[in-house]
Amino acid sequence: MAEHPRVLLALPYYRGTNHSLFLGIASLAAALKESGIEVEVLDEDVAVFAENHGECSSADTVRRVVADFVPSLVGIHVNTPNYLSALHLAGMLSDFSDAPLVAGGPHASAAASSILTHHPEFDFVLRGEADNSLPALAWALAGKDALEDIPGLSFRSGSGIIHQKRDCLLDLATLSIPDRSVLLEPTDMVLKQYARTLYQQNFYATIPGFAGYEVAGAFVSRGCDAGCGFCFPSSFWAEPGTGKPVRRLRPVATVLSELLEIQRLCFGAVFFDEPTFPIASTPAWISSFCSGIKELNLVWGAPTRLDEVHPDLIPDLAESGLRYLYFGLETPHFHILKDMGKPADLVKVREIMNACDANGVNCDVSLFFGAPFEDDDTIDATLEWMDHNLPKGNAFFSLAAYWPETPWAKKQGLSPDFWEPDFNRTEAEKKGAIWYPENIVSIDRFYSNSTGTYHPAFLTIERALEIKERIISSGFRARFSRYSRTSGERGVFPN
Ligand code: B12
Ligand code: SF4
Repeated sequence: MAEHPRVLLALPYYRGTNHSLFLGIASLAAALKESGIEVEVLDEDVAVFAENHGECSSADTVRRVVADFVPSLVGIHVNTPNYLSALHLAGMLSDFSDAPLVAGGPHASAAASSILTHHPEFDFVLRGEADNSLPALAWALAGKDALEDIPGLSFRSGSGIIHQKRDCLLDLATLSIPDRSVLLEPTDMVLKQYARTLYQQNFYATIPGFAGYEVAGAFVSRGCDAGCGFCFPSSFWAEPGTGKPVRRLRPVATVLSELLEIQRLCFGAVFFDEPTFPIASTPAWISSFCSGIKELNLVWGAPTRLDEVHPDLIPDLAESGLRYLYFGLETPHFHILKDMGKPADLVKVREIMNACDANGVNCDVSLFFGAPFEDDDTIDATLEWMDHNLPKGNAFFSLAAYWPETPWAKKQGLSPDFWEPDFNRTEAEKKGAIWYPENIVSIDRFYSNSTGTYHPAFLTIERALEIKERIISSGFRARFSRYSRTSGERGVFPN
């Protein structure tokens, strides 16, 4: 009989900033446990946070957790900005343990070939959602199932790299509730002491309308059916066979049971951090959700899409506890929006803002600078548009970036190999993209998703800093400002 597998799920260091409970990891933990597998989570950010508070070095914590748990399989979450740290952590983990190493998550799914070609410490990559495939891999390695039966598995073989076909997308009604306890209460006493404090040092805590609450992240859907050219989530969660962008919803009853669990964990606010929170397109779903969450007395917020909001819907949403909403406008220029495949009605933007204002809901638009077809004139015009249309500073910013395997990156000819640490960056420059190194703190602190990846060549670092100065002097706030904004005031910026 196969021995029960033991899976260690590891999260790489991300400079200790912008951290919260990784619900992908919590979802995997729930699925693994249901399949009879023991699970431990090692969050390197928490280990570094503990080190900064006088505990042993984070490397010692990694060594101790591995030695205490003795995993039969180690999994690492790899996203594009944390790729370098993920490689570093993979090196440490393979020094401390003989267990096979599997990479998963957004970057691993987009760049499986690059990872297996260039990084021998990884044995496998599991592409896409891994709620079923990770337990299957753990059991296969314990001798119960065959590797060939595992959908989405990539591995080396004599003849090169094999990429097994991904499964259809999961029916979200079958998903178990993410197991937050593996993150909030890890077995390791040092990690346990610091985890919850670090998880609250996140932009969720700065969300207008959430002051005074401990905020939990959650999600009610996976994917988005809009398919904007720059968007990673829409391609990541697309249908594996056809590449068609889709959004799947969780049943309201399951979401509400999870919210009860969140309440039991003493959180008073919930931010549904997902691509597009469903509202106007799913009237029955949203009405049942609003009645349910109102009973629970939780305040909540979410990102959504302009076409999902309608001013008439705001009063009911506010009554159910909605305190914060944002949607991606990206830019007020129609020719740039057209190229992104993202239409927008600017009159509706104002109407939504007014309806939110009247109902005590804080509403922001998310904008970014530097998209193809952007130039000095469009940037000036955007700042002017903001001054006229967002007088209370209801906006935050990022810089346009290329993510691997998105329509933008493919159009530009940036294959996943371009994100390898020793890749010759001048090749990217020839293709009209430039690389912002990991450590450009002055930019990273003001914009989301900006460092450790490629940007359109128009956005030199100097140019990005110049745009930042103009935004700051106009009084707008950064995406992940460490300071919250009180209603009606423009942002306060860290130095
Ligand atoms: C919530 C969220 C956050 C939260 C929580 C982090 C998290 N990843 O959970 C916070 C606010 C902290 C955050 C921060 C950041 N985020 Co974020 N975030 C999201 C968001 C909106 C939802 C993530 C989520 O919960 N999805 C639902 C769960 C179920 O999916 P999942 O995490 O992908 O996990 C599934 C699979 O990926 C896979 N899987 C995941 N991990 C592993 C590990 C193994 C071993 C295996 C086998 C499989 C596997 O199985 C899971 C279950 O099916 C996504 C967009 C999206 N919708 O995916 C962006 C997203 C993941 N974030 C992104 C980025 C860039 C960031 C930041 C760098 C932003 C910044 N500049 O600070 C930081 C990085 C933080 C860090 N420490 O690494 C990008 C990543 C793009 C890329 N190509 O890698 C995304 C895709 C959004 C985007 N802009 O495109 N984020
Ligand atoms: S609407 Fe938002 S989540 Fe959906 S594809 Fe566009 S950018 Fe991505």
